[in-house]
Amino acid sequence: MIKKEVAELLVKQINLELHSGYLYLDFANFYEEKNLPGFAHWYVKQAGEEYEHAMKIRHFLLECNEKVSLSAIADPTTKLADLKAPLLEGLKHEQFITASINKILEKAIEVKDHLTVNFLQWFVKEQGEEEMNAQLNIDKFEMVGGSGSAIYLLDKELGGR
Ligand code: OFO
Repeated sequence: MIKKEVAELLVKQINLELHSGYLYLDFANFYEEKNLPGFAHWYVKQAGEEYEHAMKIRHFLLECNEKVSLSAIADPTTKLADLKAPLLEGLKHEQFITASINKILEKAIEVKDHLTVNFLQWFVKEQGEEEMNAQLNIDKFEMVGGSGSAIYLLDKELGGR
């Protein structure tokens, strides 16, 4: 059995994961409009991963006999000023999600919910990777600068994800 207060936080985390996917789909739509299908593809893939994260938590809660109730997903639309904006927003968002996972982990440790502590290890590692990937996208974008032909090549690379 897991602790009630931890289960409540995990239910909220399902919503945040689905919102992450929604946000990344919005980024993908933005890049589609800019005729950058590779950038768009990268974020569609990321949106799919976020859905998987939500399902992973849902499955864990159900296995633990906890009720999973879904709530409205927040509007993902943000003002994206230029081609770099989604990359920066993406990193900021992953840092926010990492903080949220850490908060649940800290609560689980505090109430001695070892099952959840163990379950969350996968998410701790995953968040580390996602922050690293988000930063890598920013670094690559900065490396190519505003050059059209380099952005075209970067788009090809991201499309291979
Ligand atoms: Fe679910 O890892 Fe990104 O947000």
